[in-house]
Amino acid sequence: MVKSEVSPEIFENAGRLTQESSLIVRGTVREDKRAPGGYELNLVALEILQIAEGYPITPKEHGTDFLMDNRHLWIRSQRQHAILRVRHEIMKAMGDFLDSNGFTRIDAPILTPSACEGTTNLFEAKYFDGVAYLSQSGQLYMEAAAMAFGKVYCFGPTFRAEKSKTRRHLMEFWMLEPEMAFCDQEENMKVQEEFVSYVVQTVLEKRKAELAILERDTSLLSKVKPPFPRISYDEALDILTANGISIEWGGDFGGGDETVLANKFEIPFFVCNFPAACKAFYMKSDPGRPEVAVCSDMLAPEGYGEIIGGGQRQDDLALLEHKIREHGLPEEAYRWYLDLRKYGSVPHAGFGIGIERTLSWICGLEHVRETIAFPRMLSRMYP
Ligand code: NSS
Repeated sequence: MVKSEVSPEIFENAGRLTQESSLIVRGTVREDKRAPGGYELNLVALEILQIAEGYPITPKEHGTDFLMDNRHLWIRSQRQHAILRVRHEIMKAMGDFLDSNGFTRIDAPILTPSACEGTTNLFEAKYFDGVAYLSQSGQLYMEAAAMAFGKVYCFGPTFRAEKSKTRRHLMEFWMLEPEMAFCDQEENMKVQEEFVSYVVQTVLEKRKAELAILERDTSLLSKVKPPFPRISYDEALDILTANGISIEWGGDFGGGDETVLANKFEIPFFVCNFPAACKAFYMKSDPGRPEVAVCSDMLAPEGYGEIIGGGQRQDDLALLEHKIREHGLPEEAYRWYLDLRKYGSVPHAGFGIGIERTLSWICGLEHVRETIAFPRMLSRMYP
């Protein structure tokens, strides 16, 4: 502000302003290439609404815990703005892709009577005289919807009480879950690679400024185009063995294992055909090799790891009933789900993509805690 260009009153008031004080200004906006935002404002009035005192976040370095305690204020900073704007863009691109490819959005309930992804990480809530579980995934409901509408998806928060304190885990995360009738695993993977490529290319095109603020090297992102490499679970085990990690056939990968695999690739890739034993009850098993599930995880490169889990669903009533019993699940709660195999069962497949992990990779972040405005983590529920 130049003193000679404004009234003495405005000049004096402006001098009282501190960081995060609130004000209303009036004036004329004019373009000025030298200004940081490309515009300057010729002030004619300045009204102070509130003077902020002792704003805790200052230009000096703060520790992560301090910033997380002040998350409600931290989201005002330029870097957090950039991340949350890319988040918005990702969610919009995902919806646009599906909407223009014949999918109908049919959302799933959050309070549910039964588990989708195993019973060990369920959040339980009191439901009048009974209990409800917070949804781990909308998939089972989307299977019902796919039998009614063909191609559907749901998008919402999902919950997992995972005692994991890693850079990849949140207790509450957002998942988008497409489900397709008359679809096999091959087609399912094709949709996934088209979908992820569209999302990444859209962000590169529309959110250049934000990615620049985040100092994201976008050279690898621009290579994210189909087809994505595919390796089998067995091949993944070989890669891990060659890197000094031994996992017995049948075991799932941990975060560290995924990092090792994901460091070998420049674009996302599929790990296919996991052992049925380490996957959920609803997976179709390979008819020629029943110990293997017809499924895949998509892992993001640059060490990021799993962003998508998906596969073909068990469409045979007897085999599905057997799996429900084998997993020790209460059959009564899945009666409606079994109906889907009784009344016009068809091959179907789908997947779930975690928004926070995808955003973490696209923005090049170290931890998922910055990918959501108010993260819920193992040791944090505030603010
Ligand atoms: O458990 S998944 O691998 N798969 C499902 O839930 C299927 N029912 C989805 C489907 O086929 N409709 O989770 C899917 C994705 C996974 O790849 C991650 O990106 C994300 O959900 N995910 C998480 N993100 C953050 N924090 C946690 N704890 C988490 N768990 C899964």
